[in-house]
Amino acid sequence: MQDHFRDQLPDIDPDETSEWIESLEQVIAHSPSRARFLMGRLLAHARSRQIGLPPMVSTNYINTIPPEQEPYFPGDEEMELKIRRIIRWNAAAMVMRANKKYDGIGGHLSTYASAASLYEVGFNHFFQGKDAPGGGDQIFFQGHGAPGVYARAFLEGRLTQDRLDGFRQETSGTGLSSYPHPRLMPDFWEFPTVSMGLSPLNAIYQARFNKYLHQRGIKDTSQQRVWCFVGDGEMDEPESMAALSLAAREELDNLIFVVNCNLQRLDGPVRGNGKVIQELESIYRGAGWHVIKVVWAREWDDLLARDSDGVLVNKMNTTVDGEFQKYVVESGAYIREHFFGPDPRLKKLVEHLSDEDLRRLRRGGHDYRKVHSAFASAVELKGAPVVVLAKTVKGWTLGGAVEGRNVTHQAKKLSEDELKAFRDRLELPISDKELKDEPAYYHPGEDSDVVEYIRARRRSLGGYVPERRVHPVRVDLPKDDLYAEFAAGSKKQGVATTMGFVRLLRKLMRDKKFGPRVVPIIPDEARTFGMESLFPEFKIYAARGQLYEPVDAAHLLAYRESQQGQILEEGITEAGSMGSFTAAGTSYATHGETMVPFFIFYSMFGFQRIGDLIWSFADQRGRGFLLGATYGRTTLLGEGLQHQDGHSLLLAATNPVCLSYDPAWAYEVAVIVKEGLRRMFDEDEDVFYYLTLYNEPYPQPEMPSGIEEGILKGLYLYRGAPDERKHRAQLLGSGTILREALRAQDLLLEHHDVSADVWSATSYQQLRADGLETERWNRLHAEQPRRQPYVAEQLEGQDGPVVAVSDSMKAVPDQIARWVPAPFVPLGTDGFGRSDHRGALRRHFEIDAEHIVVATLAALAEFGELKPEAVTEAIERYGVDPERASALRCDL
Ligand SMILES: Cc1ncc(C[n+]2csc(CCOP(=O)(O)OP(=O)(O)O)c2C)c(N)n1
Ligand SMILES: [Mg+2]
Repeated sequence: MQDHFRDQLPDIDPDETSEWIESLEQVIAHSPSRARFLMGRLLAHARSRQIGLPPMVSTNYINTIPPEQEPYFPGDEEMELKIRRIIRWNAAAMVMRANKKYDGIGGHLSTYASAASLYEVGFNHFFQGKDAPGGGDQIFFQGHGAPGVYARAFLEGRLTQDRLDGFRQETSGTGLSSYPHPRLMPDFWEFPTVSMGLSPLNAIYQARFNKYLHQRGIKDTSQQRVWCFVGDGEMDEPESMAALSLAAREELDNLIFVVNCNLQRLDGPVRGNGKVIQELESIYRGAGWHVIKVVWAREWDDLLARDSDGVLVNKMNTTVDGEFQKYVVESGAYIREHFFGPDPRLKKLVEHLSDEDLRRLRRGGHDYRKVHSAFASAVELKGAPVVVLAKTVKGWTLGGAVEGRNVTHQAKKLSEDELKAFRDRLELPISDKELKDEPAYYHPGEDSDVVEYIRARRRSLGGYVPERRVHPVRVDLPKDDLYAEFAAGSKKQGVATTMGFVRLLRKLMRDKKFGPRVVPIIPDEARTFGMESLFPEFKIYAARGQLYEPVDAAHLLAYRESQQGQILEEGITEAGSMGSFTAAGTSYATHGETMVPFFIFYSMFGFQRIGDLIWSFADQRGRGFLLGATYGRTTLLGEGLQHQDGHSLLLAATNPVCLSYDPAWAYEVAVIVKEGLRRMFDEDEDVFYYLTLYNEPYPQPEMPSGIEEGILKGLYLYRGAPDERKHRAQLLGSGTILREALRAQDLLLEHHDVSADVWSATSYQQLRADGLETERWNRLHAEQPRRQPYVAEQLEGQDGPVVAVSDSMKAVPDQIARWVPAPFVPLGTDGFGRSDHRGALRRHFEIDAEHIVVATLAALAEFGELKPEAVTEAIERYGVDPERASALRCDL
């Protein structure tokens, strides 16, 4: 950097420059740490004088807040220590008791043990409950810390001992879930967090969405904060870092991250050869966050105050995390020799301390007051999000076999002796007998001062947390006539289902009452989907409005940003878009404000790229619509292997609360969206929808009457055979490929003496779900009359083989195979996509009308209805090469 400056800028006074450099050289020669100190002071001073230097991203390895700036501590420290100890005990007891009952059931002792003070400061002084003015805070708890949160709820009287004993035993219906799962404990957990990396991302978008709600005048969220507790190991997940700069750019001063830096992850140190806190400091500060480091407990204050020549700070700066970990498990004598020993000045600094005193020099995250002052400052800071980097020991207080050891993450048990030592350290009145087989819980009594104290604290902070509360404000769903135009069809005009959907979306957004509740979310793909017309009408949300005149200002479709904008144009981040989708789709619970998100994306970059975020959305009971646009291995022409999606429907089918559909016609899209709105926002079902959308334009037909139920159940007869012929067949088509089935219907009739019925298969997943349920009912009600799955009922009595064709892998229609009461032939797009035009691709994947004809004839021949020669004749007629490698094999 220096060299760069020297090259670029003329030095107008070289003598003065040399003097400065010489002075610095002298200081370095005398004391490098003093030189570092002076440079730090100079840079800080220069910045305060606004001379345009970039911020320094890293500071000394000491607390950001000096002791003299720590605020007054308003609590009863003794009482809060007592509370913390009881919670520590019960958290560990709960995990151990569960493992005693069912060996290997799991649970974690060490994560909460390291984070107890971080949480307790929050619970006693900062976390706002739902009854607080403004609606309270939103808190993302570290998944593996769940035992501590249950143990606190026990002390608060929210969970009974029986419930604690149900830890990780959920099938009975009253157990406690291993981690924060709103799906499983819908009154308790608000945010699912245990898939590492997702909560940091989701928390940022939650905070951003809170600002969006505020700006749009939907809810005053100005008093609400988002807290996100993260592990230092978890920060290695790419998603953890993914949105840090967005948080700063959007000035999310309603957001506080607390990174529990116990320097360990599951296998060992997070950065044995480096310093994770320093690394994170640079990253966060570089991204524009306020950073508060809590490295050392109060015992160090005196040593640092006497460190006049900076040797202690220097030692702190240069000691790697792996070494710090060693000091956790070693004796005071070892610490004296290895940390303080090498430098006589350091040794002298601690000569008044005993070995035991040295062992008791704690890390900052275990000093309740230091943590308190960090949080107190975090809630005051403005203009940017805040991260608190708190240094702790993993397994703190659990004893020498666990504390700071590499195996600590996996520890689930303590021996009887270890339990006794743990009890003694926590000074709890539990007898040896009560530890014998398994540790008893400790409760000081309903009337105890402890219980009274924590209840009073929570009362003054607006009630217990976490709590998930659902009192949504009802939305008025649009009237039926909004959908009428889609039932009318497009006459001769070519309209792709994507265009049909965008028309529908615009109509929904224009609906007076319902419109403002719609949250369209797009990751930089609006033009691809023909959505740019929404920009000027509904505007793109921008925290600072539009500070420039857009290049296309004169155009009708100008790129318009506004602080009240409704559209979330996320830029190229499907993961971030899922963050917004999650915040919006759960707003009915987290804010009591129903919002209806439509997240429209390049289908290929949906389920397979951000499937875990979608899974988490389901856990959080999110509601909304995922629109996989440009779906289809052959319909998205030209793009190739990495774009052409023929399998998201299969992936979507794995999610128990995702209803997935593959509509062929715009009216099907409209019927599905209408029903989705009804089920999610009228019936309050915690489900969500995935719809494929295609970009192939074709005339949209009028909606036949009486087929809504079929569309929603997944199958309906679209066009029966126009004429009676010798042979019969059933063709099932989905999405754009339904039109190939219709073409095959004509060819079969014209050339092959086959009358085929054509069905629109809108959802194999829904058909399968119904099939599985029916099958199960029959199994469990053996003496009752058999029930028929819907798909069997529909196809029963229809003659001929059933050929199912779509722009997806064959496994998608295969989902219904065993309930089809006739020979079943799935055709589909197994294999990598490739670039070509649609006709060539459909031929390649053998899903064009000609291949459907061949498949139908082959199935008829198989069952003796036709001679095999009829198949050969069709193969020749349509120029099919029977010896060509299949699309799947030719990828090998
Ligand atoms: C995406 C993901 N990968 C892996 C895991 C398994 N896992 C659970 S905890 C853990 C280590 C956590 O370390 P850290 O984030 O430092 O938390 P700590 O327990 O130390 O506070 C791992 C790897 C997970 N839960 N999620
Ligand atoms: Mg850790």
